[in-house]
Amino acid sequence: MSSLLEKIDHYRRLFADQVSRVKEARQVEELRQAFLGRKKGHLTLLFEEFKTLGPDEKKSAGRLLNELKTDIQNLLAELEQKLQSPARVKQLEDLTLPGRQLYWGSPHPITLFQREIERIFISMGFSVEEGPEIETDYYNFEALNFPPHHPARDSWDTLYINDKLLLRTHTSPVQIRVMEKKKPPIRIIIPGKVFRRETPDPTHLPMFYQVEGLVVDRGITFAHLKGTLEYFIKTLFGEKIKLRFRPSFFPFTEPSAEVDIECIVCGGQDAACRVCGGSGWKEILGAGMVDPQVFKNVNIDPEVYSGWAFGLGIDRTAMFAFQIPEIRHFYENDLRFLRQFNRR
Ligand code: FA5
Repeated sequence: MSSLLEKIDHYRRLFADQVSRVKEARQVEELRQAFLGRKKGHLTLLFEEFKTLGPDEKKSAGRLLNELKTDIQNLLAELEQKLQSPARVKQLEDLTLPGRQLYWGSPHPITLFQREIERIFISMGFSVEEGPEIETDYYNFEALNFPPHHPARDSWDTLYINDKLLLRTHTSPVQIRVMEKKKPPIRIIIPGKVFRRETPDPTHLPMFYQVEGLVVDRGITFAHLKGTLEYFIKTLFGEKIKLRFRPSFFPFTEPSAEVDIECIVCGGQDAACRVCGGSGWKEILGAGMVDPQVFKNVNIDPEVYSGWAFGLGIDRTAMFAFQIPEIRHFYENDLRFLRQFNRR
């Protein structure tokens, strides 16, 4: 008998404790089931036990048990009402209120721009390849004709993982990986992330995207390189875009060039322009004819085959295509900026 009284007392305290934690209507129902549920509710089981008692014992325990049941029922009903807040009830009633706006996610602007680039090259018969972001020194430098300690390595401020592994500084190592496996004719582009120890500014990032292009076949000339890149840039920016080829140096191409497009931020009118420095031009890619030594490194005969390659900064070019004067906006995750590219 004393054990049933103890149990009543225990469940009264348990209920008081649990009811104090309730925050939403769903929990009221859970509590009702736990205490008053038809088969396994705590109180239902106490009433079962109550039936086994003698008449005298039933008198005192019955009153306490019924009181507990009524208290629980009243408290739960009260709580249920309170949780239906006036604001919520009003909102349910007022059908003229505007609905809540839902935002759909969409691909990042750089992804959209990369797809656009891929679409143009695929339409010219190129296929898309990929390569690892963690590279060996051999693929990132040596096979591309940068001997160890060569000063040309200084232009790529490299993040090393250990003596042999590094974060690739450009997409050019994938040229080597592809040429080791496939023999000419080759006509590919290679988009992907690259990493450099750079201080961010309006046109530089320490992690950015490049797309590499590589064509290898018999009789390929610089004229093919020039024609393809001009067609590509005009398809992206429109016929009127001004571009120029400038002589340059890369250890893995000879001759080499860089391509600049007119600064669409200041058009060359602002001597203090933070994008072009007042020159009116901004570099978007490096390119050139594949160096014969690179062909030898992958067992392609440079007497038979020739080829060209380029490496374009996707983020840098996207800045110009979307007319954004600041490359860092792409990675600040400001939804007001990103939603402008939402195409749904
Ligand atoms: C290269 O990376 C060479 N691999 C390109 C190449 C490929 C030359 C094939 C010849 C043949 P460069 O370091 O100049 O070159 O980078 C190429 C492009 O990447 C630049 O024109 C620019 O558009 C972009 N870029 C370079 N550094 C950054 C940076 N820190 N942030 C954003 N974009 C960058």
